[in-house]
Amino acid sequence: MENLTNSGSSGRLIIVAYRLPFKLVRENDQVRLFQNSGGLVSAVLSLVKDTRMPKFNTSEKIQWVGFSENTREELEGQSLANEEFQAHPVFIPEEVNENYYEGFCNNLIWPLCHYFPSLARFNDEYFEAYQTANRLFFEKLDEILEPDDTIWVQDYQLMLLPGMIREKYPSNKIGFFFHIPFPSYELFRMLPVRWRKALVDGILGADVVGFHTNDYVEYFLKAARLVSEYGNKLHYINMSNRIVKVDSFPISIDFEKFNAAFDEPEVMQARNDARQSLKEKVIFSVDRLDYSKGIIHRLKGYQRFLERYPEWHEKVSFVMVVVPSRDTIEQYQQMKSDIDQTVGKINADFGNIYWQPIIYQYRSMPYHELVGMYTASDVALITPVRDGMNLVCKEYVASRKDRKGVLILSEMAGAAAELGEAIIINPLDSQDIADAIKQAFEMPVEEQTKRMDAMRERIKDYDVFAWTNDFFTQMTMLEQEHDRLRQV
Ligand code: GDG
Repeated sequence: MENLTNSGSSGRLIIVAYRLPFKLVRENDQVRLFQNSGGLVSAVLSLVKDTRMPKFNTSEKIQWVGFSENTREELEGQSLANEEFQAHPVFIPEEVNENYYEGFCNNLIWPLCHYFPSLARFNDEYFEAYQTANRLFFEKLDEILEPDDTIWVQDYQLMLLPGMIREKYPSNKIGFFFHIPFPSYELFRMLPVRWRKALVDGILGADVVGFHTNDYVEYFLKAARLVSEYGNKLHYINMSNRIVKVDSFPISIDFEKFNAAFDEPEVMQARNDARQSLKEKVIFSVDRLDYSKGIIHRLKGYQRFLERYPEWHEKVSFVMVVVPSRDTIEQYQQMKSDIDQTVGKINADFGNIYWQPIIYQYRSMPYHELVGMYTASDVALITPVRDGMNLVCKEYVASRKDRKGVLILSEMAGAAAELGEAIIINPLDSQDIADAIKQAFEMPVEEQTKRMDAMRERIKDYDVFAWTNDFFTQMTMLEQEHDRLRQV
């Protein structure tokens, strides 16, 4: 890795996210670190590896503040760093974390932002715990922050944090990125007035606030106008003594990694194995267990396809992978059992001893198997009823080095704004899904390639490295914008 240590004028990069960049596992009095391979971790790494980027002080590791699942005692005296990251664990008492993470974050903000207001639970203890937990993140940050450091706060678990930092550190650069949909005002206004205002003001402690799509940006600007009466000029909010830039930065993936994976021996093996054991047409889907992902609607769409187009019976395998998530929550357990039943019914009604219409796994899969399935599939069926972005569809497209395959994508995914060459469907409309599957199966290879090429080009141009680059370029440019706007 090129050593980008510069003159020392720039400070360190500090990421604050609910999750740390690695899992800490205790083994015989030692704590071992297993780095996550998630999108955010590689995106952040690109910031120091990419020579086009604004330079941080890379003589120091990237500092990462995040919640620790281990207790303070368990981590006492342990080194919490690997080659790239220095972790700063935040300890949150269990009862606070329950009301904060399970409560405010996942029982209120998540359903509200994904347009499930009926699942939202409004509870004063939740908000108190949210404030307490954000304060604990701030206190940890406060222990390590230096004047030139740039802080990048991630997601809906930490909306109050930018405001807390700004209050004590008026001069540090702060970025904030929201990974889920920001809802329309009619949803947002369901929050009690004091909560709404605290959240908007908290977010606006940042210099640059990022969302995946222009719609989310518009909704947030409207919330800022109506909740806190902040006026905006296009994407700039004037906060009397400073300006906040609110813009869209559609998160992306490491295109080259997925593209190159096509030729990796393990992936090729997985692809061949899948092809051999499955029918002539293969549909694939993978997502975390969540009501926002539209899994039941997807199954209903596939059921309709089998009812209406019997000529495809015995010729199609739908491989559906659901990754366990939040399954200690009753609602998620109920959803899991609905999925199990629906899969069972479809297989029983349509299948026979030679053919199983759905091959279903409730378990995550290793990376090479995932890409093996992406590249073995004729169709990726991605039908969230709401999704901030959705990275699975981008990974599917990037891994299709053979330029074949058809993406069926919900119009409710943020990614639909960028991937117009997919077959775009309404996930609530079973007939729409059924017809899209038929259309995909009948699509000539030349057309598949034409659509794939256009989507691949776009993701290649705006990969995850471009995403981080874009965000931090905006952070750097904001100083100049400050000067310019003051003169307007
Ligand atoms: C949130 C927002 C937004 C999944 N199963 C396996 C596996 N995965 C990987 C995929 C992909 C990631 O997990 C899922 O990302 P998504 O973006 O689709 O969904 P969320 O987890 O809901 O993420 C979302 C995202 O944040 C980023 O801002 O796009 O809208 O909800 O990378 O590949 N990976 C492996 N095995 C699996 O079984 N190896």
